[in-house]
Amino acid sequence: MAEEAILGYLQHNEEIKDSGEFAAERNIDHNEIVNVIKSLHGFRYVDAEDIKRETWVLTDEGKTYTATGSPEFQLFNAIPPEGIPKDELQKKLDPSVFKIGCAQAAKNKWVEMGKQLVTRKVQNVDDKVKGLLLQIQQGQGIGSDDIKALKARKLIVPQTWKGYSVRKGPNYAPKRKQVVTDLTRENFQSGEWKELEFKEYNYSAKGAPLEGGHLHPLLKVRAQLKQIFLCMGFWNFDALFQPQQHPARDSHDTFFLDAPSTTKRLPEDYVERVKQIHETGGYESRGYVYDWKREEANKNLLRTHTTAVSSRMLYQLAQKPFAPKKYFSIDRVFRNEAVDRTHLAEFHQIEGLVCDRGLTLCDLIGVLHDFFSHLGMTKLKFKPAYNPYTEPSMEIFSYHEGFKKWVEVGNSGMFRPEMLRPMGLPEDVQVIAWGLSLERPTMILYGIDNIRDLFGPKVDLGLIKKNSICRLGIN
Ligand code: FB9
Repeated sequence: MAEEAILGYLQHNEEIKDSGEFAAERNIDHNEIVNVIKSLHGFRYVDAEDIKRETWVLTDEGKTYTATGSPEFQLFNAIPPEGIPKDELQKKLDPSVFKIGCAQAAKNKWVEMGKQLVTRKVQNVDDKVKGLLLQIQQGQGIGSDDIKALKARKLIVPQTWKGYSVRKGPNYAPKRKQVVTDLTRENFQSGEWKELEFKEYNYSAKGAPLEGGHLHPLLKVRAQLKQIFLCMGFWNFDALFQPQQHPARDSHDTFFLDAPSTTKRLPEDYVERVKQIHETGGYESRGYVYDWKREEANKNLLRTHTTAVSSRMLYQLAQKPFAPKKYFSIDRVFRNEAVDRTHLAEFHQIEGLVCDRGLTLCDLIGVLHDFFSHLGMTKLKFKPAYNPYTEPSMEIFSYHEGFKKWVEVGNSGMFRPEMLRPMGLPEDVQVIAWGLSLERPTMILYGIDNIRDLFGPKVDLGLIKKNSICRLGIN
C-alpha cells in the first residue's frame, strides 16, 4: 500500500516534499513509508533526500496528562466552591498530583493555599497544559515560551525527526518490477532474464559471520588429557610378553597386513632373548614352554595396544645407562572385533607408564588416584584382572555420581620381568602402566550414546560438551 501510494503519487507529481506529511495525509505509519522509500531508493526507482527536523515529543508523564488533565487542573476540580481542608484534599488526589498541583495552581493564582483551608480564587480555569501537550502530540507547533515551560516540567523532550523528500529516480516505474538475485538455467533459457530486474550486488554486505573451523571433540579431549599428563610430568611418545597363541592374536581380534608382509629389521640379539623367555623362561619365570616361531613374530599387523609402542620406548631406554622416566601416549589402536553402538574396529588408547627402581603396586594405585583425580574421579576401586604382559593387573573402576554406579574406566598393571629383562632393564627396575580409551570419556562428556555420532562422517562439529569431568577445565 505504501509503495503504490509513493510510486502512484510520483506518476503525476514532481515531488513528495515531506514524507511525514505524506504519511499523515494517508493515515499510513511514517516508519512504513520510510522503509519503502529506502527500498525504492536502493533500486533507483526514486531519489530520496534526508529531511531533519528538531521536534518535541511527550514524556510518559506528559502523555499521562493528555488523558487525566494536568495536576493543577485535577487539583482545582477537586476543590468545592466553599473550599476544602488541605488534608481532605490530599486524600482525594494521587500524592504526586497533589504536590505538583498545589504548586502549579498557586503559581497560576487559581487557588488560595491557607494553613488549613484551600479555596478557589477563580470560578473556572482552562487546562492549557493539556491543550499544549495534545498539540505537540498531533505534530503541531507551539510558542517558544510554552515549549520552555513544558520542558522545564519534563513533560516534553527534544527529538530529531527524520524524513525524506522524494522524486522520480532513473529506474522509476509506476509499478516495481520483480527483482531476482540469481540468473537461473530456466530464466536464461527462456529469455525471461531480459525482463527481470537483478538486485545490485552489495559489495559492502558483511555476509554470514565467518565460522571458524571446529576441532573434533576427540581432539579437544585428547588435548586436555595430554595436558593432564604433562602437568604430572609425563613425557609424550607418538616387544610384549604376549604368547603367540594368545587369543588376542587370532585373526578375529587382530588385523594382519598382507603387505608389507614382514616387519622391518629387528635387533637379533633381543629377538633371541624374547624367543628364549617364551620357550624356556628365565629370570625365575618358567616361560610359556612352547616353540616360539619367528615367522609368527614377523607378521605385520595393526597394533591392538599402544603397549607395543611403550615396549619399543622401554627397549630404547634400556640401551642407555638407566634413568627413571614417565611416558604417555594417546594413539589409535585397531581391534578386529564386533562393532556396536559404543565400539568400532578402532579407538584411541591412552596409556601412561612410570619406569623406576623399586616401584610397587602401591605406586601404581597412587599414580592412578592422582591421574583420575584430574578427571574429577576421586572414588576409585580396583579389581584383579589378567593381561599377558602385566602381573599383577587391575581393572579400574570409578563411582560415577551422575549414573549412580561404578563405571569401568581403565586397566593397569606392572609389566612382567619376562618383558622387561630381555630388554636389558636392570633387575630392580619396575614399570607400572595403565590404559583407557579416549572415546569413552568423550562420549560421556558430550552425552553421545552412539559412537558413530562421534567418529565418522556424521560428526556434528558444533557439539557442545554436556558434562565436565575434571578440575583442569575439561568442561
Ligand atoms: O576407557 C575406558 N573407560 C572409561 C574411561 C574414562 C571414562 O571417563 C568418564 C568421564 C567419566 C569413562 C570410561 N575403558 C577402557 C573401560 C571400558 O570402557 C571398556 O569397556 C573399554 N575399554 C577399551 C578396550 O576394550 C576394547 C577401554 C579401552 C581400553 C582398555 C584397556 C586399556 C586401554 C583401553 C589398557 C591398558 C593397559 C593395561 C596395562 C598396562 C598398560 C595399558
